[in-house]
Amino acid sequence: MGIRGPRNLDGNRYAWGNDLYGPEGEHLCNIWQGDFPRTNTAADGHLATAPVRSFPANGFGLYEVSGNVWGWCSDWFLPKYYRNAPADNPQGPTIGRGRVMRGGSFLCHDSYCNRYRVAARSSNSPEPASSNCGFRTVVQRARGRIA
Ligand SMILES: [Ca+2]
Repeated sequence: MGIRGPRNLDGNRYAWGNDLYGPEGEHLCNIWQGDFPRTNTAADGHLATAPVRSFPANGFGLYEVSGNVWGWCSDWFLPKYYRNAPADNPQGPTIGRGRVMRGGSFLCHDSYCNRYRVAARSSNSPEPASSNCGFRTVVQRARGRIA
């Protein structure tokens, strides 16, 4: 899978640009196709979760940023926080009722939640487990040499 999309996503609807589908009509993320919630045609090839790297990476080299499973974040969810937050690198609220979830999942459909958009977010408490919610891990390369 190649890398798709710009590295500057300001104002873009999705994590790879503004079009939900690629130039040949190809699917770029794992969401619901069909008549929600009755019939999922799995036109993108996946009825439930898809393996990592099933779709192209975005311009930052990130896979499955949208759709597949909600990305559970460490930020607390406080809906009004971003109205007055710093525009540059907001650190998130220090309190909240749940943790932020971003990116939507394989259960998202344009007619229902459309939360696979970059700007969308939701929340969930830390306790529940469901097949459409996950999280990312980050590995940071060490700088310098180990003595
Ligand atoms: Ca799907």
